[in-house]
Amino acid sequence: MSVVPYPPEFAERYRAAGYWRGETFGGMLRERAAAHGDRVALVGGGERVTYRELDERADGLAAGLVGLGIGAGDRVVVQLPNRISFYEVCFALFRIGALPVFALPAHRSSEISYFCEFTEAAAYVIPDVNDGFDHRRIAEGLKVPHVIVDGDPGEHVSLDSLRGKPADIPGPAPSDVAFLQLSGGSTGLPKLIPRTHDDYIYSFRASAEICGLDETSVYLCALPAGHNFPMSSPGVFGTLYAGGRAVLAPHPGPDTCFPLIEAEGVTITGLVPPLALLWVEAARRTEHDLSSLRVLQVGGAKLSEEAARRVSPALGCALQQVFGMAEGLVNYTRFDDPEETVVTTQGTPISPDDEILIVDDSGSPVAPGETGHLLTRGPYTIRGYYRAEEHNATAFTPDGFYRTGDIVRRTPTGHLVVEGRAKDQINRGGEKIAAEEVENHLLAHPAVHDVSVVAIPDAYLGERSCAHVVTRSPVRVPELKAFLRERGLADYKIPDRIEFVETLPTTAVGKISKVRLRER
Ligand code: OOB
Repeated sequence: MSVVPYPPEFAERYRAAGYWRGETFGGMLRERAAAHGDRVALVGGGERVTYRELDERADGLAAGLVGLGIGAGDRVVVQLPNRISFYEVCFALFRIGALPVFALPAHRSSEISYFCEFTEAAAYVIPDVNDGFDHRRIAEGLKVPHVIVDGDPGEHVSLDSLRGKPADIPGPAPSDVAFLQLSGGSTGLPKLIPRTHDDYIYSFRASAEICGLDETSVYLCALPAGHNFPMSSPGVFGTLYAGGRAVLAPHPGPDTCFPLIEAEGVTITGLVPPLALLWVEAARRTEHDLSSLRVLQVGGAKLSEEAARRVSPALGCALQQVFGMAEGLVNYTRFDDPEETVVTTQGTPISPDDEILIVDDSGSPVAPGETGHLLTRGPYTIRGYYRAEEHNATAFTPDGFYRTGDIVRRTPTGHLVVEGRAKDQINRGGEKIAAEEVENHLLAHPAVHDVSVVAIPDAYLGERSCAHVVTRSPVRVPELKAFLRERGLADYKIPDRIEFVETLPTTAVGKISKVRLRER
């Protein structure tokens, strides 16, 4: 089975409770276009697109993609930066019932070829050149029927050539999978997360409500558009649901974003902690008027209490902590939470039906207030990864709870506090690195005998990665880094530090002890 469905009794419950309302992405855009067609939906690259235009472009592109042979259920790897075309392509695929697979702009041939092969993708959609990198280079030697380029296509298909006349396309059902998101990952190969129209639309509709979005809201998409946070918490989709306007920033730094905030009257945006700190510093000296900004959301990695306290005074807006995961569960501090709660916790879940379990190593619930493993189940949390039967057996409990790999505790008010992580992952300022994935790449080098990759604390990013390498023949650090780059690994996964060691510490049963390595 490639997708684990919600058990029928749960699906019924979620519908009865009004969470799943039978909406689809395609239908949602159509409704918004009918309700306020002339309002601006998206702003990016100097262009403004109304709801009606977005709706029409999605239809035209859907027809063109169908003409290319892309049909319902087909997977399409989408690696576009924060541009209007990202959403045109998304909605076109949603209309067809084809599934975008959201790659990040930083991914390179190692990740992309895996996504294409694993999902048996029908197409790969890219910009020509972005941030100085020519994405058509990844397309060379890629086993995928169609490469679609937004820009100069070279030998490939130009996105613009697919903009046709709208055709009658049946479209997906609300319970169908809408797209595949990437997991942060803790295993050798990234896992893919199937999200349905029903469950995902609920998550961003409810998020938009929690964040008070309406037609006057202006959301700035500063983080990569394909990531769950700027996509749906409440992100661009939540903003479109509310009839607001989304502004797409090509870069998340203050130099790019502050002028956009001023020019567009941005009211809300979301950042990872290191960027939030950069903004806090830059706000002291900026000449830009940031007074329209009402909320700065921070999530993706732990925001320290000290950092949290600096946000509101520096930016003159409310702080909202967001603790979420592409697998589902998202927590927010609320605007009526006391200031102490906002700076010391990661919030409470979106839904009254988000079930939270905090358990010890043997799986028994811990006493209230104690720290333990976070397990969760609910109306927008997946029941299994895509095509991953074996991994699902351990990543989920037999009764369908997702093991998040996060170590948390719950305060008496029900707020969650993230205290650590049990999964073998490095959270590099919000960018997730599966240690095993990097270890496997290093092990492929002939000079490497054994390796272990762990997180090391970092004042700016929270964590950086460090590889401890046992060699069988002499090799130098730059050589190993170049080797990883040649293998097409995304840059953020290249270890920040590589240490050569004689042996790796082991546990009592002879496994490599990452705890002891981290202590080193
Ligand atoms: C978000 O999603 P992912 O899938 O990239 O990463 C999820 C993991 C969580 O399991 C947790 O380990 C960490 O990222 N995390 C946080 C956090 N927010 C995420 N750890 C501590 N404090 C936080 N506030 O990162 C994501 C998805 C939707 C909304 C926001 C973030």
